[in-house]
Amino acid sequence: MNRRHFVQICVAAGSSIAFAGCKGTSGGNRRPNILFITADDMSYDSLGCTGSKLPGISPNLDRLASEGLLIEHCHVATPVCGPSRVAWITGTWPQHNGTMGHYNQPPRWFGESPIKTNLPELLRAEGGYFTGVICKNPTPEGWDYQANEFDTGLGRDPSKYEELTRNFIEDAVQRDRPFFLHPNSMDPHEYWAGQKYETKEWIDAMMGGRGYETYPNGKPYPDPEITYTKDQIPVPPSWPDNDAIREDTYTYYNSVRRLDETVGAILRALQATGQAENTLTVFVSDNGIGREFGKWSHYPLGTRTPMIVKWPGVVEPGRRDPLSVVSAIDVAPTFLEAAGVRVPEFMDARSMMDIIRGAGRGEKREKVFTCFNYMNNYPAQDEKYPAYTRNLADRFDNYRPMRAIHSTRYTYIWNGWADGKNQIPLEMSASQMIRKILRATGHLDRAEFETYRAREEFYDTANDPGCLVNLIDEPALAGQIGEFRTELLKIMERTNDQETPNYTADFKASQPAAQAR
Ligand SMILES: [Ca+2]
Repeated sequence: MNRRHFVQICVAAGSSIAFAGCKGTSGGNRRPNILFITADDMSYDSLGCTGSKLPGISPNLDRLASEGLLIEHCHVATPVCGPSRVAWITGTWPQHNGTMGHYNQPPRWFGESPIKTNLPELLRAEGGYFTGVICKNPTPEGWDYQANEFDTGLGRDPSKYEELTRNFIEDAVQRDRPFFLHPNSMDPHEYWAGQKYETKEWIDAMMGGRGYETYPNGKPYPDPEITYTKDQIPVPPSWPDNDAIREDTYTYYNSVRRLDETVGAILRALQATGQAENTLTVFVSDNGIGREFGKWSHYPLGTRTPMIVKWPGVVEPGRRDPLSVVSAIDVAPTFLEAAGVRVPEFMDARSMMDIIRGAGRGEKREKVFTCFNYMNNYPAQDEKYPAYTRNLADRFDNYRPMRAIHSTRYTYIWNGWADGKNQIPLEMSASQMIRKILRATGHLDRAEFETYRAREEFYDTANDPGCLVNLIDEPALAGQIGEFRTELLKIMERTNDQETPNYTADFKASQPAAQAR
């Protein structure tokens, strides 16, 4: 996109904005610019700074972490793209904002969303920020500038991110306004770099019939600077380490590497504009790797993400926080507080400013909530189920209510749909690739568990990061489990969660007989 075209888009989009009293980025009492960068389908431990030993996997994100703060225990609201992103752009849980999956959202039975504004809208209208989004846009409202996947080589071309970021920031500086820019890489979402399914036919389909310029590799985006072999890669502890698993997943790491290059390109553009010293930069992923026990599930492989925060002069460089437990949705009130904009009461999220400043202020956070509702609420099914019923999961296999509570040590999961007969549907998997490999390599119990799960699960994730041993019936942990159950019930009641009656019934049944009477 050339410069003139870019400016025209910005002027057109910004012309109707009522805007006054902005101090801009020059002069005293400056408000920070905000750069909120995200990955797509990346699990927590894929980076060097979060424990990966894969050579050269993430030099740019490792540097960002060394210049800022890494919060080790952050979980996304829900382990699937769309609702995870709507949750952080509104600072609300899915059962509150109504976006609980893909296709028809909110579902017909939910009615209209009660959430009428969002983070960019608030920053723009009340903070005077110049707002922009690049790819994977979670909301149509609130932006002065939007670029999409076709402007960015299907979200996979670092040089496009660099150019768009630089142009956007220069535009904000010319307008003398602080900026909020939300660049979203589509790496490492499938298909991965070098994966056998990454064909010209797939790329043409993704481009929607548009013509496109190609790199020497024949694709609208470059190959990563480093690629890996199946023998080099780490295998997450949720899966057995065998040749079939390695063959299926090694190209994921090529795409993680290119994500890192995209982050490096965005940060290079920020540096080139001279705005780096007054910019709060945050990086998270929207959910874990797109394979069973990752995306679509509440194990650390599915919901845990790195939360990296750099803010020169405010965040002490190179700090790690292994104790605080936060949600990715907490970015919304944090950004508003940094911008001096009042945090609206509807937000479920909590500002992380006390954690970021690291002064030991504020109350300790020990647990965080995650949930799953729908995969695809297709129009036909939305029509067919106009009212919520407590047995909705039995009637529609893309409705799979799950709720979880995580601490630094444990994960508790409630699978409201799991009754020994209902299954995880095809859509909540990568063509059931891992399930097939488990069956083909003799891990039949694990394949069965992946298919049916259990009504309740409890894991010592500090000692069993793959969540292989369900401790829900462990007598020595009964007290701990009781605390997690109570915490979950409280959050569900507070947020008018539609699954509260179902969970309450299970909760009562779990109480010792003397108390239940
Ligand atoms: Ca995603």
